[in-house]
Amino acid sequence: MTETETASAPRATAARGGDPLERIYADVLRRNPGETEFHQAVREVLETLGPVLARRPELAEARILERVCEPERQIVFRVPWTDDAGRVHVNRGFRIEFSSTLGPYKGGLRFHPSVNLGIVKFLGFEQIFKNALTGLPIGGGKGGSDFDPKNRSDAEVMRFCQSFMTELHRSLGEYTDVPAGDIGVGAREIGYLFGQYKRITNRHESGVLTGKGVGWGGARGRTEATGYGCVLFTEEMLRSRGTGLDGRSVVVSGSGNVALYAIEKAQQLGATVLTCSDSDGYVLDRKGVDVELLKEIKEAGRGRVSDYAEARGGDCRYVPGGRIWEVPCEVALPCATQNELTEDDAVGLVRGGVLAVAEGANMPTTPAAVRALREAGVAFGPGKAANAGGVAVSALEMQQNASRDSWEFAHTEERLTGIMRHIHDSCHTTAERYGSPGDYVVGANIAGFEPVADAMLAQGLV
Ligand code: NDP
Ligand code: 2IT
Repeated sequence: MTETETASAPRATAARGGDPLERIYADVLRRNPGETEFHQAVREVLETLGPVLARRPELAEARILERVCEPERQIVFRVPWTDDAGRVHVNRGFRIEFSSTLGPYKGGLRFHPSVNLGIVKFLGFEQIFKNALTGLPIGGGKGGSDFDPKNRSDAEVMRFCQSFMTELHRSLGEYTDVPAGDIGVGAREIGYLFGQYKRITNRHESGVLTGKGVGWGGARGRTEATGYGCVLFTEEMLRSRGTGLDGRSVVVSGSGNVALYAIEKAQQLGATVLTCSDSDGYVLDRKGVDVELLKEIKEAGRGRVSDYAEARGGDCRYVPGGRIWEVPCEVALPCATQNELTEDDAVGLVRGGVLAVAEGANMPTTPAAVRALREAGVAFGPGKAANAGGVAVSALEMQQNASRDSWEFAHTEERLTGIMRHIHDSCHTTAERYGSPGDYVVGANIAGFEPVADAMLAQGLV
């Protein structure tokens, strides 16, 4: 990503006295040096909130934005562990407890070598507004580590998770802070983390983590929720333009939890998904990705998309190191990681006739790419709305645990469908209310911000 595409460059120092939003942004830059992804996420939200502050001066008086940009608590800790050969490793753990305004801190854990404070803070900041959009009582948080689970044995991953939880457990609790998965944290990691929490605390506190195995408190449908929700949101965007996914060509990036179930749901709705990818390359499968085969290779075997292409055979093609967005399509769903879809990619997608782009991943589209898509009139679903299905079903899992019940898949799926429609509609009507019809970025940011701001006003200066 080039410097001009990040949020940290423009007008960073311009703004002491003048525009209050620029002043707030300048303070965020000054107080959080080097945290480029956090700067980017803050800027994207601030850029859309001018009309809210203009209508509601009490928010500026109470310094709601300054407060919302400052995490309530930041926890950074050492995670020592030994590999199978007995060698000692030292990783860094993070948990950013960003906002407990609407409920316990809620958000995933990411294990990836790229994880640093700025990345966890960007994810935690996004999570505040995403969680508010669901309409469910959850605050915002995020955590993780620069640990790389790739090519580690189950025993190594278990020792790492046990060490991580040995430190983090004191900050968690079903009424305090409730992590879940994200990149590199799936069912296996949640199992080890839960086991260690249970052992240390001597409490079977189901609601302290979500994404658990269905046999021990997990919600049926949580695995599918983010990908399914992203596609349901896309379908709603297309419907509001008088069309739908049926018969459409779709490009999905990634091949992890979100991507797999975005592919599955898009195909259930009659689309053909042409691609999937990982950090080594992408697969072009013009007949449509065989999602059962892909799941077998990825979920069961921890394989690569190149293994999929080989197993699939025929004219399925693996493109090592290629740019997935060069594949023309009507719908694009970036489901891998932040800043994976650049301005050049967006211009190419527009040229190829793309109708809709929805972010399954968090902040996968660079600011310049978002601009290019919005200016071209493409329906653009920002992550905090489009990928909120995962955390929404996490909140349902917390409900299920609190009621000591076990719900059917159909129950969760029906609720997820209703929640994604509600998120779509509230983004849509909020954008209209603030004079930007059809702009889901404006709609999501304002509809996510207002309930948090109102509750902060009500709760006093905390
Ligand atoms: P997984 O670990 O299951 O899968 C991640 C996928 O993205 C893999 O295919 C991985 O490829 C690829 N990827 C990760 N990092 C990079 C990178 N730096 N460059 C290229 N490819 C990369 O994670 P999830 O599917 O859970 O998460 C994907 C995205 O969705 C993230 O942005 C996450 O924050 C977001 N998200 C996840 C939710 C959830 O419920 N899981 C909810 C909402 C958003 P490789 O194997 O090569 O690393
Ligand atoms: O980014 C996200 O919303 C997640 N990784 C899911 C968070 C959760 O608590 O389910």
